[in-house]
Amino acid sequence: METPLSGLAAQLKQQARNLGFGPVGIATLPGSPRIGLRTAALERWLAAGYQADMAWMADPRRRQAESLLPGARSLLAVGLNYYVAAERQPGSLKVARYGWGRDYHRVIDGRLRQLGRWLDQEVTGVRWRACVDSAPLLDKVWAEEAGLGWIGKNGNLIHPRQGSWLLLGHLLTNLELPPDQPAEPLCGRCSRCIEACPTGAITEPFVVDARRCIAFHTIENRDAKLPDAIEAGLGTWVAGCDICQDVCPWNQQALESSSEPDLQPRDWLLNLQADQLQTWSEAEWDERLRASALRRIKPWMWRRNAAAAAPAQAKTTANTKPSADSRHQPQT
Ligand code: B12
Ligand code: SF4
Ligand code: SF4
Repeated sequence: METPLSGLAAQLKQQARNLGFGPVGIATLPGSPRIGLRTAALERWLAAGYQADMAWMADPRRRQAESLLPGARSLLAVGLNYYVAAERQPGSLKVARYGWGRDYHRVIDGRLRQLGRWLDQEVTGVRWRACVDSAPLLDKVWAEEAGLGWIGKNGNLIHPRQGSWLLLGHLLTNLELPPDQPAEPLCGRCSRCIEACPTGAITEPFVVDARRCIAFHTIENRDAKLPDAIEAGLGTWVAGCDICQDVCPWNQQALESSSEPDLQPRDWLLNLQADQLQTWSEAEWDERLRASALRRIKPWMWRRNAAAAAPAQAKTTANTKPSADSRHQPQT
């Protein structure tokens, strides 16, 4: 027999899809034994120092989702497809896809609040809280629990048809909504991401050491100089890194390209030169990165990252230019 809240859960998920989310799913709190296992993995990660200087990762509330909303009984997990079938110009410095469009924190948070207000109209006295990234919640773990996808060996949540280009958000509520089934893990024997990571940051399947991760260093590291080992593996990445996702077979199937205006790349991001970034003024940075998640990377960090990536860019540019011989080949 249907529980009284199953109708509401179905409507809530439909409302979420209408707002552009998908996949969507529900998990009950405090969650299955899987949540306990993943929380223990967080403890091991912290004990190993893999959080680098992100001290906020140790916030005890991250171990207990109920602490984020008194009386929380379930959550709606949502994915936002941020895959856009656009190409970077040959020789461009690389900005990771999550930063191409409008700041996803704002986009997802705004839509989750709309969902919360919809719940307010449906159920008297309901309580809810929207969480996106910066809230101390294990986003991927709860999305996995709610059936959105599995956590891959590259540490990203993967959906069997949408790949891993999904940004995640959650709406916690005091309603006891009926849960969905967790997704099946489908990495199998593959280990492409581990082999492809140029800095060896995936120390073992599912475990990313931020101290060795290009994404951490280009976005979060506030030191004047990047570590030598990171500079050596950086290639042309200046904001985040997508290598362990680019190589994933689940991202190499025909993926749906998002047509949402909020997610479309700003043109200049796809054609970015090191010398351009070196001369960026504060005003230009402010203007170009209005409402962008990339504002976390301050102007001096862009300069630092660009200087470190310049040698690799010079090599790519040399390789993409026609060679002296081919330039003089007669046209056939
Ligand atoms: C800290 C953080 C980072 C750090 C550390 C990365 C990391 N893997 O932890 C840095 C700055 C490096 C980073 C980079 C990126 N991030 Co980030 N990040 C976060 C944040 C804030 C916390 C993640 C976390 O809890 N880490 C702690 C460690 C312990 O967790 P973990 O590595 O995820 O490990 C878990 C699993 O591996 C699992 N696990 C452990 N053992 C085992 C064993 C088995 C068998 C299984 C199945 C699972 C499993 O349990 C662990 C504990 O939960 C989340 C937002 C959030 N609130 O959750 C976003 C988040 C994970 N990041 C996100 C993104 C997009 C990225 C980048 C792709 C951005 C980029 N292109 O540069 C990269 C990807 C790097 C990578 N390969 O992981 C998205 C991921 C979306 C998705 N589809 O998965 C999130 C969820 C933000 C969001 N709300 O959308 N990130
Ligand atoms: S984001 Fe880049 S550096 Fe970090 S684990 Fe993935 S491939 Fe390695
Ligand atoms: S590259 Fe292979 S091992 Fe890594 S996440 Fe994708 S399927 Fe899993």
